[in-house]
Amino acid sequence: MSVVVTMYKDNTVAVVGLGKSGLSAARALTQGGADVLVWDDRPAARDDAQKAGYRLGAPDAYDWSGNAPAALVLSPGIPLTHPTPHPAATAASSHGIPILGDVELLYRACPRARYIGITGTNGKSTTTALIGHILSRTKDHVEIGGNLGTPALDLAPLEADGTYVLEMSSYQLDLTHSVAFDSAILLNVTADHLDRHGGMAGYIAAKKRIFRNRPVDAAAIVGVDDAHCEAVADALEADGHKVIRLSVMHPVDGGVYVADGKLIDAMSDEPTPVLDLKDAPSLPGLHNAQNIAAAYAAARREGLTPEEIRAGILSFPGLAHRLETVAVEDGIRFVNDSKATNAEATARALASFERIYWIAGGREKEGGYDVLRPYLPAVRKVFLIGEAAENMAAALSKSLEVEICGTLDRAVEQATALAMAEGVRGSAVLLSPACASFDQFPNFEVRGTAFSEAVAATLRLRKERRS
Ligand code: UMA
Repeated sequence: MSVVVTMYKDNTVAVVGLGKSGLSAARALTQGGADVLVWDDRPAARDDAQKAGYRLGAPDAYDWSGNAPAALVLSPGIPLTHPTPHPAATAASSHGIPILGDVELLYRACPRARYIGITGTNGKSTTTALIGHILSRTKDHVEIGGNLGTPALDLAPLEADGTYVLEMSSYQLDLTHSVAFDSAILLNVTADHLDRHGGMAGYIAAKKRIFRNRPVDAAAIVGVDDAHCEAVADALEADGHKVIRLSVMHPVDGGVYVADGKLIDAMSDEPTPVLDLKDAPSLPGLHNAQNIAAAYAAARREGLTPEEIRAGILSFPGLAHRLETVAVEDGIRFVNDSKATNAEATARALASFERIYWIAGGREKEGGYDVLRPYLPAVRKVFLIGEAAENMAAALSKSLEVEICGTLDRAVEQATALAMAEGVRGSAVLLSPACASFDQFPNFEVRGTAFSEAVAATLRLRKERRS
């Protein structure tokens, strides 16, 4: 059962944007008795909506000053203020009509549930999934969604005994006004989506919205390993908020941190080691240590014991296509990081392993590969595929042994053969393309699945040959 929004019963509501979240909002509002007018700037999306029984209404044809819609529900991908506001947003705000997103509607429909919100430039999907996984092991009513993929209003309706764990993008936070997150997490901030927020100050302001409206006993959980977030933590504390700091670089009083490869809980008593990070191979790398620290702090705030949280972290399978271990054979790990469609994401993957047989390439992105340079010493050899292969070879061959393989299947065969022949336990055969998938695959998910299948086939063939 999904959420039904009754607050606009018998009122007209405009829903602009008919992707996942817009269609979900249109459904929830219609079932709640609202008169829903839908619009999308893409004609095909309008046709589909009309076929599904929705009434089309172009925002420039609404009577914004007279018989105006009671609210405008905007999809997160539609510009609210920058680079240029969508005409529907301009019209609604100039006539004082509220502009909302789907998470706001969820909160208004299910105000008694607990809400955990997770934002940050990197790691928010993994942290959201990890918190959801840990809580689901001990609690009955836990729903996980938001930017992660399942639109907020497609989740099950929850009462006071339920918890929503929501990944919140900066776009969604801009459309969320009254949600009071019982635990709000800001992991990190680096420059991203700046065009949509008019610069870094606007981006940080959107992220900070996650801390609005919270009850006095709510926790602000903030990663303080970058200067932007440290300033946010200081400002919250100066305003009297309880802040739980996270760091993978240094001890933090009253927070959760990493020292000597161990997660340390200093939230209440003496700093206590609670987990050896080596024991959590599905969450490799320092960036995942920050995600683990955030999930630990949030789960402690939900009343779980360190032992329950530890068991949850250790049983977390990882997110599909994000440093996902798909096989381990003779101590060699096969890792699908197909989601890494740019060099920054691949840099994080290369930092996570000590000896890497690296498969990369696809459709090239702007920006080059310089950011990878510090991590190349861990790479034993790179196996290149797709359109970018020649350019990547030119950029990397001074520092690395390079082989152009063309297809993913061939790259998996070659990388596996070399990794197995060298036989160093703890090595990784890693797909982390640093490129888009569109030259050879419909999307990164299909590319990741093709990698897993190629690994399974290659390992099967090797076993057959051996026997
Ligand atoms: N559209 C217009 N006019 C415009 C722009 C878009 O009509 O000016 C229409 C498009 O034609 C399309 C629809 O709006 O039909 C798309 O809406 P959307 O971009 O908001 O996408 P949804 O399918 O609703 O997905 C959204 C999130 N997308 C974005 O924020 C861009 C999804 O996050 C999220 O999973 C989903 O809601 C469910 O909550 C994706 C994302 O890329 C993963 N997020 C960004 C990120 O993680 O960096 C923020």
